[in-house]
Amino acid sequence: LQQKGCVIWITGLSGSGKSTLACALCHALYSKGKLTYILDGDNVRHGLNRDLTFKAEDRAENIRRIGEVAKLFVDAGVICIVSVISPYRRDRDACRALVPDGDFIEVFMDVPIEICEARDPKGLYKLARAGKIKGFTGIDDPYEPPLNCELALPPKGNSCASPCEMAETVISYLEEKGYL
Ligand code: GGZ
Repeated sequence: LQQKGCVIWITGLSGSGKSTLACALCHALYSKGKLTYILDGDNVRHGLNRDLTFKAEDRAENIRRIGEVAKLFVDAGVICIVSVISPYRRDRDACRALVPDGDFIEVFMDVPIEICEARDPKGLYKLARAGKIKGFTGIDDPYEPPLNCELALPPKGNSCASPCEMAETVISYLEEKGYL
């Protein structure tokens, strides 16, 4: 197997484009013949993590389990793309510590909440503003942006980069670091 595994950990607010980037990246890597797997918060919460809520300790457990699963993929030589809000820096750093140095690539979807809220693809911000969802990230629950992420997207100076362009930025990073 000519492939080295790694974790591409995409963090950011709801509506910031994490799942869309994960999908674009998966397609781009597939066309290069690379084996990938996407762990998406919203999906994993329907199965493996269906016992967990959105209170802080459950979010921490959600992230811990996803980090452990991502580590298994790295062991198997798979490029594991994780798209979860993962609002707490401590929880993300704990996942980083699970894999060998360099194998955890943290990608911050640096999109202002005003834009995420204007997109509101599932109407969740509206519900949160109306008080119908309590503890919604960015509204009445915290989001701690990364201090030392490997990549922040969209790139500075190109705030309207498309998902494909952003996927290419990640691909370039992977090439530079010898993962592709
Ligand atoms: C944040 C919530 C909440 C609350 C439901 N806070 O954008 P989405 O809808 O499709 O994805 C979000 C998903 C977040 O799950 P994660 O596992 O990524 O979160 S965390 O990393 O914080 O554990 C959102 C939806 O679930 N959602 N309630 N209160 N997002």
